[in-house]
Amino acid sequence: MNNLLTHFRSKQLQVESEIVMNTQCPFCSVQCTMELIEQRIVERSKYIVNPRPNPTSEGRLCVKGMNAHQHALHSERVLYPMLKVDGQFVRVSWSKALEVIKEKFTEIQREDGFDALGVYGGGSMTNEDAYLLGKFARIALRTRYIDYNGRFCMSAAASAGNKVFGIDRGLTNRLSEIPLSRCIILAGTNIAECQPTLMPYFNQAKENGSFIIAIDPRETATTKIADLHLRVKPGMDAALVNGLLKVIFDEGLIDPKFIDERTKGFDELKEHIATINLKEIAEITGVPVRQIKKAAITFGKAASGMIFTARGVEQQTNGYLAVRNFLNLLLVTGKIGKEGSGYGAVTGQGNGQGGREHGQKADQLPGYRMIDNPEHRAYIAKVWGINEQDLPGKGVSAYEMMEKVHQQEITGLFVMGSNPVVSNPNANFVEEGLKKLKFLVVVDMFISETARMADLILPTSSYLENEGTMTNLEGRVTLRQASRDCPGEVKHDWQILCEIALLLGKGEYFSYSCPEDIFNELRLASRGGIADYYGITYERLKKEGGLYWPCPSLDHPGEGRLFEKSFAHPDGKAEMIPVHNHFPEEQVNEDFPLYLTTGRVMAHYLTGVQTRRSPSLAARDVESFLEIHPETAKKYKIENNSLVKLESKRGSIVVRSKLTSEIREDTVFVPMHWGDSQSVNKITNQALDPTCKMPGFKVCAVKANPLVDLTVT
Ligand SMILES: Nc1nc2c(c(=O)[nH]1)N[C@H]1C(S)=C(S)[C@@H](COP(=O)(O)OP(=O)(O)OC[C@H]3O[C@@H](n4cnc5c(=O)[nH]c(N)nc54)[C@H](O)[C@@H]3O)O[C@H]1N2
Ligand SMILES: Nc1nc2c(c(=O)[nH]1)N[C@H]1C(S)=C(S)[C@@H](COP(=O)(O)OP(=O)(O)OC[C@H]3O[C@@H](n4cnc5c(=O)[nH]c(N)nc54)[C@H](O)[C@@H]3O)O[C@H]1N2
Ligand code: SF4
Ligand SMILES: [Mo]
Repeated sequence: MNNLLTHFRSKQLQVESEIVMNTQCPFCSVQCTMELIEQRIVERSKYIVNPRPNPTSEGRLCVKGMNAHQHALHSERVLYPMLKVDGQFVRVSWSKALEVIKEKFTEIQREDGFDALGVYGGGSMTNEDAYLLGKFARIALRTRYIDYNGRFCMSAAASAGNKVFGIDRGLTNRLSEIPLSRCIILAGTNIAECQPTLMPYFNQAKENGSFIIAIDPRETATTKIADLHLRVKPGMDAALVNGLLKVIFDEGLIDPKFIDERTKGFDELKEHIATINLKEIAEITGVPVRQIKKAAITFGKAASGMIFTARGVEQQTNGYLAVRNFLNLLLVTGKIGKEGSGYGAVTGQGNGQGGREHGQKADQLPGYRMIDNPEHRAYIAKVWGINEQDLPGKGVSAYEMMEKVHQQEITGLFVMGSNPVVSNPNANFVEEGLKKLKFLVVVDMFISETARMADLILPTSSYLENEGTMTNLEGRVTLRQASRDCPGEVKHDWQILCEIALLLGKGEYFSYSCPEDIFNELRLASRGGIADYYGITYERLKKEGGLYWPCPSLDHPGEGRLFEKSFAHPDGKAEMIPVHNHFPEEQVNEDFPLYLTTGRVMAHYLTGVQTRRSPSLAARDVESFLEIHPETAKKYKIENNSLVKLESKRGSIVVRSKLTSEIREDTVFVPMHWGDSQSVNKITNQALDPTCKMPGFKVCAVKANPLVDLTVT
């Protein structure tokens, strides 16, 4: 015992220095906070991660947060600008890199016009960086073509929220109200794997007697907590909600007073629901009538209720309308704007909320202002100190930008914070397009699959180095302070944008000395807009912790629960519309007999560029996989744990089979976290939702065959 103690002491004594970094997880929208301790022990660093309490995740961390530092400290971090010379990347100085950018950008602008340069952003960036990227595209590059990866993420829920409520803020209520809700619908959301630290809110609700309904074609760690699991056919949510509405109307479970005082569009909706046939709904959605009835009656009768949707419902070619139908359900039952009643679009990326508010989107200016609205244009032009006529017009969505790249309408692309060759649908097409570019610049921490194709890679800072604000899924703005200096010659995204702007002769519009300067301009730019950050300052964030938007003045506390008295439209009313049954754009047939749906696993994040470089996370899932029902596997002679060729009209991938009866027999599932031959987007369908331009990532038609056919003939 004594010996052991001495040994332990001497080990402890070896700690030469200790640095404590207070930071925030770079991954999902919960933005859990943590303390990262670096201990120096004889020329070696040891890292310890401790959760730090905050009102959102209450001091919880998931496995990704515990290991996030592993990628930030990884030896593969890009530390210097890298220029491609004769097919090989060579290290160059910043001045050389900037000189090349100036030369190429000016050449493209001269030969092909200002709109020939495209900008492609991301929702992992801070509010300051995202805001500046929008301003950079419009002022420094004078292009209309900017969009970002959030198009693939939040665009359906955002467009529905804006149209129905007049505002799009992920959660309309505080998370702390979840345990108080009597009935909760979790539609196409896998919170247990994607926002794991929120699960205790739902577990608590269950303990309090709440009835939980999950809607998902697969059984997941989330559906397992549900009292009722509706195993919907992929892409059939809108129709399923029509079934739920039918029962609600038939059983008289609507809230006439709420409908009358707070909503419009009821008569049209009622007329439409009268035409719905429940048996037909059961047939097309694959959900038995008895389950539809049980779900609708329980939700309709509950004293309070919440609906959460995520990408399962939204990443569809009718994602906008599918969300609208869920909101119809919430509105006819009067379950919003009260304690324990409301809606949540479960936001995805770390700054998926803030990243969609301040001008990275093709049609948008800061504060959720619209680029084709003359008043909004005039306001932002004034804040930016430019003539309104010099502000470009509306561009196109992310995938449509890739089509323009293909058509060589866009000949130069600037990518910051995304890995589009892995995350776009129909990725082979995207990759082919990028090869045609005259100049591709990628700003990243790593040589991602997209960066690999670049002419120039600019090294950027990680969450440990860059300071800035992030807006979490609740609409709570938080400040993440920098914990360490940039390694090598790495610069922050905002610094890179300012330096390029200066070189292009637009320096006067980009003279900031720190992120706080940018935030103070963002506050002004968002002032009076829907997403009003004016009352939020770094000082308040440091003192008060997070603050909800809208926060229009310095003494405003920020709004936790929205819509208590009125909605954000000028008439104060929420809008309902009839939503027709929708079928996925691509249907199964003899050649491609299975539905493919795609999504996530706990240990990896998006295209995996970061998490595949974290040894502890990579070890949990070393490769992609195909979830397939044993009966289906038998039919196609696929054995468990064997390599499978999965093919659609657009291409093929190879993944290892995982037989499980937790998935529908007509559906297979592949996660999205791997590139190259395992990149599921090589086979997904590029069809877009006509309103929000969200791709239908969650359904396409495929065939599955063993890679090696072992049958003896
Ligand atoms: N571990 C981890 N966490 C993450 C991320 C990550 O990559 N990894 N990414 C973050 C980001 S950016 C996002 S957007 C979120 C995504 O969070 P989620 O949307 O919750 O995640 P997904 O796995 O894409 O899809 C959710 C569920 O939808 C189901 N689904 C598929 N098709 C349908 C359908 O037609 N209807 C219904 N009702 N359900 C369907 C899938 O089976 C899946 O269980 O997660 C965030 N958190
Ligand atoms: N099949 C299928 N496809 C999907 C989805 C799906 O469910 N199914 N989901 C879609 C969704 S919801 C999303 S959000 C997209 C995400 O798609 P992507 O944006 O391609 O995903 P990431 O892997 O986050 O790529 C971010 C890249 O930026 C880098 N990066 C991280 N932080 C920063 C930063 O602060 N600055 C800079 N400059 N770079 C940074 C990372 O190293 C990484 O290379 O994928 C979409 N694609
Ligand atoms: S990935 Fe999300 S839930 Fe996990 S620690 Fe990070 S922010 Fe929290
Ligand atoms: Mo996302």
